[in-house]
Amino acid sequence: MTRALKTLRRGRLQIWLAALVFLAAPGAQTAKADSISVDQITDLSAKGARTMFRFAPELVRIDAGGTIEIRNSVRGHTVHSIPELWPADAPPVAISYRPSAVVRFTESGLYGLTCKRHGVYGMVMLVLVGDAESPDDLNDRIEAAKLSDDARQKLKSIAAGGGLLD
Ligand SMILES: [Cu+2]
Repeated sequence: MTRALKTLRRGRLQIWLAALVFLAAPGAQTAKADSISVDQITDLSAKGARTMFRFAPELVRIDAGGTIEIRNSVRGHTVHSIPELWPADAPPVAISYRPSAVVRFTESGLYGLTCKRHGVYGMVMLVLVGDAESPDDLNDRIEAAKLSDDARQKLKSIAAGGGLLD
């Protein structure tokens, strides 16, 4: 291999690494946008079910009227609204067996989503839409949600991580 080719390859690798670091930066996961993609992950290298099944990212901020494309609602994953963490007037979400589904959030507020199958292991996520503040009674609402202890703990940790819960 010529030196020029080696240099070129090394340059490409560095660009790749820079891109990976950018994607992994915590700030990038909660950046506000008018459309964002969320993956449903089955991580077979995880040490237990609590980390094997998850949404990525688990906290999303979007503008009112913005959309989320949820990918990989297949192989047992679903996307369902959590009634206790859902604005009263907003239509509920129920997605199954779809490689890709786009959900539009028109009303400002805090939304909770779970996977029907893996929610029990803590596969949950939050969406903060528009200029909504975190509800004052968020902790009570999470406590009232008909979810497993793991799921409630996960919601609290996601909310706390995003500055939505003290
Ligand atoms: Cu799932």
